Formats: sequence, C-alpha cells, structure tokens
Amino acid sequence: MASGGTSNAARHGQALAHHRLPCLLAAEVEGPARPASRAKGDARSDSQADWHQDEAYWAPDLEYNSISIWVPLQEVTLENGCMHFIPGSHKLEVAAHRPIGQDSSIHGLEAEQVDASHAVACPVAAGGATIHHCRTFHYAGPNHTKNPRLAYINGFATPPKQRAISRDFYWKDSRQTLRDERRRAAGTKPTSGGRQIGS
Ligand SMILES: O=C(O)CCC(=O)C(=O)O
Repeated sequence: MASGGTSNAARHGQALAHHRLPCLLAAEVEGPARPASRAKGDARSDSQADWHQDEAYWAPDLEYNSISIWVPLQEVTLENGCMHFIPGSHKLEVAAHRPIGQDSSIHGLEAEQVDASHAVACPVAAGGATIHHCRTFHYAGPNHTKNPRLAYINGFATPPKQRAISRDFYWKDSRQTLRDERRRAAGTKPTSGGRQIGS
C-alpha cells in the first residue's frame, strides 16, 4: 500500500525497524519494455514482475514475518511500472508458484493462479514508498517508457523460525537456474528471510 497514511503495515514496519535485515537492494527495470511471449501465450514484458508472493522464493521449512519497503527513485506510474497489490492477501498461505513462463532456467516466479479483480495500483512520487508483507500478492507492470525505472528495496524481518512441518515448494526443486545449481553444489539453503530479486 502506498505510504502517506498510518497503515497497519507502516506501523508494523516501524516496530520491526530494529530487526533490519542486512539487505538493501536496487531493482532496476529498463525501458522501453521488450515484448516477449509467455508459454501460455499471454503478452508480457521482460520488464514486468509477475504476480507473486516473496515468501515463495524462500525456504519452505522456515516461518517468516517480514516486510519490504519499496522506494522508487523516480515517480512511478501505470506507464513505467508502478507496483500493484491485492489487499488482504498477506493473510493467505503461500500459493503455488512456477518459474515465469514455465521456463525452469528463469529465477523469477509467478503465482499459478491469482484473483486480481480487487488489485490496487499504487502510483507513487519519487522518494515515496509502498510497503508489503512477504505474503502479499504483488506485481509491477511493464515499463513502457524509454527511461529506467529504479527502486530501492529495504527488507525488515523478525528472525525466521523453524516450522514443525515443512511445506512443499516444489517449484523451487524443479528450477535449474545457475543460482540454484551453485546453491545445490555448495549444499546451502536460501538466505533466511533474504530477498532474491532478479537472477
Ligand atoms: O521492482 C520491481 O519491479 C518488483 C519488486 C518486487 O517484486 C518486490 O519488491 O518484491
């Protein structure tokens, strides 16, 4: 949700600020959008982030509680790829995801099914912010302009806890990205609570 009010998410963010994760990431979406075709045939752009929940990228055996504060470095609009959110979706479980376009070499994930009929677009001024929970369904539209769309993303979280029963994040097992190959070879798990954007 866009900042400016005193939303629950904003208050939550303040409360968690002292648990700041050591991650400050820059997301850059180059313009203009490069058209590509998806396996399912829907038009999409390489510069858009498909509907997803961040937690779908993380470890299935850990319990997370985290937020992302997404700060655009220029005005973001429907034209250059502002964020969209599905209100209340942070209360849902992690839904089934798959690699974008069902291409297992792609790191990015998209939810298999999303009811986006109540989605809210969040245009924001430069230096403004949106805040979302790790289970909030969100999407960033394609950048149709000739200018890059830049954002800084800060993650805040309580320490993840071990779950009694692990979940089946099968979409992670089938991926064959270079990142996953490196991780499997090293026998390591994804960074706990860490954000992984891009490849
Ligand atoms: O900046 C973007 O294009 C997407 C960002 C995103 O999906 C996220 O912050 O989780």
